[in-house]
Amino acid sequence: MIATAELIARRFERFDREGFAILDHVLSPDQVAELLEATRTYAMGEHDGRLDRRGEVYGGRDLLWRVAEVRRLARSASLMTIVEPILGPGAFAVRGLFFDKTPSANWNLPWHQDRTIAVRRRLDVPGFGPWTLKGGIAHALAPAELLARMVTVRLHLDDCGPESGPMRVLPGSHAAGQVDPGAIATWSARAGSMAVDCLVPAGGAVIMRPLLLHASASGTGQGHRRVIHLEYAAEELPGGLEWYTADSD
Ligand SMILES: O=C(O)CCC(=O)C(=O)O
Repeated sequence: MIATAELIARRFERFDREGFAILDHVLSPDQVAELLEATRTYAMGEHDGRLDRRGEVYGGRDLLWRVAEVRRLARSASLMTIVEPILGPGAFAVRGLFFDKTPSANWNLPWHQDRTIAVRRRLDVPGFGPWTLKGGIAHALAPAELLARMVTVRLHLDDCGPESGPMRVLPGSHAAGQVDPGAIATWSARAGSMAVDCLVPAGGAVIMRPLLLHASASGTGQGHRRVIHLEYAAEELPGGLEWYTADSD
């Protein structure tokens, strides 16, 4: 029989190697129901963080700052049990996005890495930029060394099957650091044999490094594919930059 400590060590060794892991039971059915309600209210609201394409709202980028239930979830024991063994004690959520893929708000994304962070105010610190304003909040591309010390938890509120337009990942690609567009083409040429579709039941999660190359195909089914995407760090930013935070709690 394998000791629990050894099982945990093996799981994290694999996460380090592959840059992602799928966990089936992170949220209880009651938590899923509560979050479906909270995100329904959020998605109906008029706010600058809305993500829309051709008039169809498909999510939002200010979920963590707007929704108290999501801030509580981000700090909950069930999520910190996942995040702290990876980032160390004192890890905290820095941004939360909501995605809702449906037949009418559908999308596909090419292979990419998540390199954007949100900060309280723009300061021209080496390694950060180009800068953009999204919903009035300063965002910058962050250096790969910082992104390599972050982790993302993507919580699924619906069953995500092959027809749901699941996220696809290239295992191990996070270890390449920042990948320039030419190298992304090389990686994606290998994608056929290597890519893994992240099929996740409602209440499950994908844990991933932001630098892991990922993509997503359009959904072909009829339902929703709702995801709460939480990004965590365990350090303050250099050069006087500050993570953007909600003003309340
Ligand atoms: O949910 C998806 O379809 C993918 C989202 C994504 O690629 C991202 O968050 O960068």
